Amino acid sequence: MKLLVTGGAGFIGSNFVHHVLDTTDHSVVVLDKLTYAGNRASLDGLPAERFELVVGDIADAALVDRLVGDVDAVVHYAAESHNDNSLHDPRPFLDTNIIGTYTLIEAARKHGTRFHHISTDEVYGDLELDDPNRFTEQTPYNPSSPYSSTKAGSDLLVRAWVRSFGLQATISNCSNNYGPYQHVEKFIPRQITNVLDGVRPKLYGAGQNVRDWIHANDHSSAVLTILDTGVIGETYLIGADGEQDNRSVVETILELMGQPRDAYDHVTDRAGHDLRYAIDSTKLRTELGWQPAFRDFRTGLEDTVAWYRDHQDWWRPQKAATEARYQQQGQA
Ligand code: NAD
Ligand code: TDX
Repeated sequence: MKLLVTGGAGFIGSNFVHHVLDTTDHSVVVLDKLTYAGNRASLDGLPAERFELVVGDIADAALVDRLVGDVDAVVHYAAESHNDNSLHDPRPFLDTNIIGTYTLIEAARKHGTRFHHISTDEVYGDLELDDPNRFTEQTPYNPSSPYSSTKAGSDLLVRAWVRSFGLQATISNCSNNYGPYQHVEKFIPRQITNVLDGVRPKLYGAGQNVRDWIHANDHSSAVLTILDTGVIGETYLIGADGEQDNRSVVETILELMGQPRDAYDHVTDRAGHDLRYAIDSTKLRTELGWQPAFRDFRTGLEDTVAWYRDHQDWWRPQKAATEARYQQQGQA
């Protein structure tokens, strides 16, 4: 198979491209605009005969039409992905997440191309800390931020294109990913690279917010499973039973890095900050037989700390500008 992977120079997209080239015979064309979040270096060392990077915008209809017409399937990761940025400047989120997705599904419909849409559990809003229920495929949409509302909008576009136009699409909504190649603006890499720089980690508010962590490799294996055996028109939730509150994550990072567990600062909370996400991935596990490989969060985090310690050339060019942005926003 030849795959078009949008956003393949970003965090999860690049992990997926490495996973596909390592574990299958597929070839991959990446379409990526190389925004501040995209990094060519995340795709270094891939086999040239099976891999190509096209730098361009998913909202460029002529380019998208040409690329979609030349592949067997599209896996759509490209997005503006950071909640904090969406609170300060929502417009790029509408352009990429809504118009970009629209542009891709129009091309996929025209060419009859298989389409897999990558989305997030944030479309479901948040849960109380003591809610015994987790998100399922039946949970009503209730997004909180400009980011999550544009992701919800893009999911609904894909669903409508399936029903009205017979688009050959599946959708997955995954929980918070961690692992290599994640931009230093995000929670876990921000704290690891702060500690490496001798700066105290920054916890929003009291840090009681819960995220359901999954290793990016497990997200990739789940997407490949859905691409191979998922039922057209269906949505699958992806999660690995990894709930942790933010305070515990910061304390574990500090401990793994040889620092006192309380050596962090509380900073201004995020506006509208979702309290808790939690995924019930029973459907994916029972209907498609998927299982996560990374079951121990602490070990996965230890590997991630080691990766950032060993790849300073990869993240250092972004660090100062990212922290300057947090400084402006009062979260430094
Ligand atoms: P990221 O910000 O690291 O990467 C996004 C990539 O998309 C970048 O390479 C960027 O250059 C590219 N891009 C942005 N706008 C583009 C455009 N208009 N045209 C072409 N390329 C463009 O994001 P990520 O964390 O890797 O997330 C990837 C996808 O996974 C997103 O759709 C996101 O909603 C979803 N997701 C992320 C998480 C998570 O924990 N990070 C969890 C669930 C779902
Ligand atoms: O410095 C920080 N301190 C802090 O306490 C940062 C950057 C974040 N946080 C908190 C906010 C969240 O509760 O940590 C948690 C995780 O924050 P992010 O890494 O920004 O992730 P989140 O907002 O949960 O969204 C992520 O998971 C779902 C991705 O960025 C989204 O793209 C994905 O859809």
